[in-house]
Amino acid sequence: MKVETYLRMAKLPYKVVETLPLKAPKGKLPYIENEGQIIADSRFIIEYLQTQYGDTLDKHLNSTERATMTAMQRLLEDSLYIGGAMYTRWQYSAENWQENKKAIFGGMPPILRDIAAFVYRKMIIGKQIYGQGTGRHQAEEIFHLGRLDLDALSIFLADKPYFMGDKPSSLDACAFGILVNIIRVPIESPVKEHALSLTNLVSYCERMMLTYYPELLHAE
Ligand SMILES: N[C@@H](CCC(=O)N[C@@H](CS)C(=O)NCC(=O)O)C(=O)O
Repeated sequence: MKVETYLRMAKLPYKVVETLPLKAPKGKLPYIENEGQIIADSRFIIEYLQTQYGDTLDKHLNSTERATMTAMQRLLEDSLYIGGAMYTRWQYSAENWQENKKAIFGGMPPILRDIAAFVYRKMIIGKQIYGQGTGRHQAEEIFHLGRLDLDALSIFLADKPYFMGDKPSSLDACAFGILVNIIRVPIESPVKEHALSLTNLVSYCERMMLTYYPELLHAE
């Protein structure tokens, strides 16, 4: 969602191709293919697109603003994404896991789907969530950290239209990509409840949807 949002914001044409992380060069999605080149990881993809097609979104930002963007991006991707999205989808509750399983493995034939989902879930919970460290905390501790991340984002956004001010920047692709995946998905948790109570984050997601994904709003 982050890369797709960036592409829409920068008005670069693209085609989404469904694939599996197993086939990705670094074992994770997203990756892109462009003019015979393959680039993996959203951060490298955006850097590549900025170099290749010009940096239309961030060029007005000074070095202090860029430093803030880097820190915010790490908060979103290395902290909130793990506790607020991955943990709640893969580990926290049976209901959330069923939703996640349907969304990710729903297209596979029944028996294969159950085996793939079981194996994959074990790997994500053990190797990634536990391995990264988040999985060693109690649920309430994980949610406490998630709420602190959300509070920081809400206070930083304040009443600005975009995270870096009046104009959209690449940080918005990242922030929207993760926030909308907490706020507007059928995955229930205290992190989502807290996010829904931060009205500037909720209306930010509405505005971003309206501007960059109007077709999804109409489909709802
Ligand atoms: N740092 C990477 C993270 C990407 C990531 O976490 N991808 C997840 C899906 S959203 C994935 O492919 N997971 C599969 C796996 O770890 O096996 C990026 O920003 O592109």
